[in-house]
Amino acid sequence: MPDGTTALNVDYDGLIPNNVNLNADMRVRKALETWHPGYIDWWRDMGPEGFQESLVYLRTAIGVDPKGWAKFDYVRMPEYKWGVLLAPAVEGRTIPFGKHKGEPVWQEIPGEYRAMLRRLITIQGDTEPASVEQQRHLGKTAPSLYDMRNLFQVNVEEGRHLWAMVYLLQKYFGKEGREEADDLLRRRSGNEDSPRMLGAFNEATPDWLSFFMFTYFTDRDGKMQLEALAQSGFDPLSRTCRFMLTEEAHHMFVGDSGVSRVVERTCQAMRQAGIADPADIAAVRALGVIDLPTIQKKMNLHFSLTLDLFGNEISTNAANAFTSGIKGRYREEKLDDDHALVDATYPVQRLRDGAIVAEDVPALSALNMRLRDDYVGDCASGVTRWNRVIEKAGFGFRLALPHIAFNRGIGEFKAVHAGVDGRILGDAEWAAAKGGHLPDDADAEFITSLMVAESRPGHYAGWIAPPRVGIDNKPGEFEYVQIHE
Ligand code: BYC
Repeated sequence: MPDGTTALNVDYDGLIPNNVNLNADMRVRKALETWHPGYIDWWRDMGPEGFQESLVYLRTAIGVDPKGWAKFDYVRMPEYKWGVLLAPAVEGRTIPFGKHKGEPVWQEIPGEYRAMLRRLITIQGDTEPASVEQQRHLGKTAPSLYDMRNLFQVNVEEGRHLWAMVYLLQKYFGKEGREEADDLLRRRSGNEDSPRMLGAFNEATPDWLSFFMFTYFTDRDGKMQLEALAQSGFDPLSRTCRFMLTEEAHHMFVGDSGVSRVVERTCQAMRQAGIADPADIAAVRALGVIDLPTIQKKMNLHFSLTLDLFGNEISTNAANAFTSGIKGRYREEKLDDDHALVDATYPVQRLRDGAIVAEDVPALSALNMRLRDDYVGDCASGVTRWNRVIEKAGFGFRLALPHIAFNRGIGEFKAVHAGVDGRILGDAEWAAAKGGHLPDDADAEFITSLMVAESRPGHYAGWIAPPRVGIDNKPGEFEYVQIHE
């Protein structure tokens, strides 16, 4: 092929669609087939509640060619073809960073990096089923069949991403990998005894605004982490992540357009009712739409929870993963430096004598923060788009990302209370400010009161605007989910 890649055919006939030639690898095929029933049981127990028999208009990956990798059709979710798909190998690919830079990529795992890789792949794998568990109740309150279908699309693809990580664990990590794969089905989001590994994946996703915020902010962490792992010198991981990123784009679209539609509907309702002040929360809520200050609070919550997923300010784990050639930086190939960073420094926001200051630290130990900075930049674009909707409607209100020190549970800022502007607050000040910046019980109750299912084709709940275009160019009245229950 002209871009130097080799396309691989997808075997779509067996139990597990794949382009990794499972038929020639009986050991891994057997391991995956043994794992499969447990996965289906998990899906039935922990997947979308109440819609397992519904016919959902879903896209299924049937290839890895960027121009035509998916087909759309009605599917019952438990019958979705969860496959193992890797992006095409890039011929002659070399390790792009770290101390092995320039060496040919690994097709097998070097013994000394086994534990590190297993940990990263397991953490990545753990987030995928966790998000399905977090979202399992949402189908019942979907604001439209279009949104319901998007939720289920995201869910089945997170399921496929779990398969992607389980394949790597079972193929490359033997018995330990099989045990990790089983544990991925054993842990449960929010469970006290057996929680998911990372904090944000044990939080509830109680309503659709949370879902949109989650897919905008937390799936975007997924994008950043997958981009960093796609740089890996361990080529099967790189290829796996590259294909996952193709699917991930839709998840963030769901979040971006979802929040935008909520903002649009709120502005429209305010205008129609002649409300000039977006902060007149009672008046706005009386219209059955979500007021902009509450949207801001939800944003503050999901952004801050997601920042925790980048780990600590100073991380030897991150330094080791980079130096070993296991986990790179966002868009490593576009960065103009030595890709080894041995003598480089990077400015990191730190807590020093009760104040937040930028401090130059060794770039290797700051890699989590560098990825987080790239993430914050990436988040900002959606906020600009949402603000354009508000501006166009003629309101002075603007949404804004809170300061990185706000509401943190991991890293240095965990030790302090900071306002959305980054000012360090005393306990009493924080207690007074908190309710203005994070959703409280009354906000939750109000939003929950709006979460009433709308399941007539082409109809939308009153708190959200319809999308501009349908999925797969379908018309407005299209029945994206045939519920049958
Ligand atoms: N919660 O050295 P540090 C996605 C632990 S989302 C709990 O800074 P490191 C998706 C850390 O494990 C992307 N513990 O950590 C989105 C370490 O513990 P040990 C998921 C935490 O390793 C939506 C210790 O603190 N993928 O795909 O440099 C829907 C020291 O910390 C947390 C990945 O994350 C936390 N938040 O960085 C569906 C990629 N943060 O080992 C899917 C793989 C830190 O000392 N993971 N700790 O006991 C990684 O690259 C890294 O593990 C992390 C942490 C970036 C998460």
